[in-house]
Amino acid sequence: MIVQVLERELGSDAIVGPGHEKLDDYGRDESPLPELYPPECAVLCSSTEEVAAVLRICAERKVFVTPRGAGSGMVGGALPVQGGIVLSTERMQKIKEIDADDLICVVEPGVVTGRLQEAVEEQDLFYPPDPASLEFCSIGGNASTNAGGPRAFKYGVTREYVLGLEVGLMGGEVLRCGRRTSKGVTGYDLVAGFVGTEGTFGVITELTLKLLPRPPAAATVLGVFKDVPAAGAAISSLLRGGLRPRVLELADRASVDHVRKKARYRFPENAGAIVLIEVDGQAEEMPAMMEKIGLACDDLGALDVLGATEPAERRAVWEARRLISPALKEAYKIKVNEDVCVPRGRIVEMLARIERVSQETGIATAVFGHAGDGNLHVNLLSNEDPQDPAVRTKMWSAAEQVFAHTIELGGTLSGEHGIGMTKRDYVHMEQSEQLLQWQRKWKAMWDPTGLLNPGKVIPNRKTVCTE
Ligand code: 2HG
Ligand code: ZN
Repeated sequence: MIVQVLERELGSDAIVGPGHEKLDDYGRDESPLPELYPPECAVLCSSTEEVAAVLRICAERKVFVTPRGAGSGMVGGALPVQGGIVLSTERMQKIKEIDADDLICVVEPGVVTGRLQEAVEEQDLFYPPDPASLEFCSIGGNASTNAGGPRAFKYGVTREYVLGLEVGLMGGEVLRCGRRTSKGVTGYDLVAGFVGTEGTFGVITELTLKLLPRPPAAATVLGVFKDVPAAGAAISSLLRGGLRPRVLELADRASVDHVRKKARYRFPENAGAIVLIEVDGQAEEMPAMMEKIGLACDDLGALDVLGATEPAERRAVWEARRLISPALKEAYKIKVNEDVCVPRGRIVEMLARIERVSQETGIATAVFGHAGDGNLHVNLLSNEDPQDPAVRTKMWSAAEQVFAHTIELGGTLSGEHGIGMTKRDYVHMEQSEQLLQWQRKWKAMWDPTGLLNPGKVIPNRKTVCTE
């Protein structure tokens, strides 16, 4: 049995096997799936050599391997949906190097993103990608999903920061690709090819990441508006006025109503949307930038504007935004959280269409997210029984309507969470069969027998939507 073979190779300390109280943890993640997918065992690798050994053994014995970072993914990407083993990189937590002259760091995949940010900031450096889960997600998972976050508006997503990778391939080969210079065009860009493939091409065992000098100061402003169109007008006016915020977030009335009682800030009674704007730069630039944002919000009828420059005050301003997702999770048994992305100019229309889907299906929604990137977290919410197939069909057919509107407006199914298994059956709504076929060929090049993270990202040929 595979469990015993892996135990002999890596030692029993590395195996979470049958009967172990923690095994079920490797069968779930942060996705809205009610089922548990326990693997035959989880292998907690501590080095590249161990990852390679597991990939060799599993290839020889034709065992499915599902790579896993911190399990914070929201689309079931790390779930062993076809059985086999989970290969976890959670023990690979070394920050091997931080080089302030080269502006890079070299890290193992299990390093928690927030910890890396703190470590580089101690040296006045900056690693911008800031997924909401940064306190527990891992950098390897971020690269595998090409994670975004609020600061992506100014600084871009994870892909922009991955310069080099070491990857374990199915069969046990270890490949190093990329570089440690910020520029470099030698050969094909395999690094970009691995980032965002959700562990279906290989298992990342080391990353060389680009860093920036740390911006000396930042300021955060919360603008409260009567509705989404008013908030949308403020966003357009700020951007047309030449401002380049690092964060530009939006939340609708339902999101505000869910955090009203929890946040320290007292929202105006008629608050129907909030915009959170953060700028960074030299300390002396902050007051003028805050004033510019405040005036733009006032001119467009803001009900209230709150600004902060000190870290503790800024955290308080952020609180309302950060509380939305946990508050929704607490209030509803089902929270299908999509992360569609539409062209920026279509955000207000997209929100109106989501409202129509909600009215027609009777499903409550709350929408918030990264307005600067057009990336909206459309949450479909219900307190019905998550196990009831009729309820699931209803929820996912509402999600399908949201996807259809997204595509009609020129958008894409996922802006940052990935496709995993939850959205796989909808990819054909966006991509042609021809495009899918080329992606299947690409996957087959790295993993000809289809053993690595099966059932994810690219639908099988002629898959019909069954959810
Ligand atoms: C965020 O930006 C997360 O807060 C989404 O990416 C969380 O949809 C959610 O609940
Ligand atoms: Zn997000």
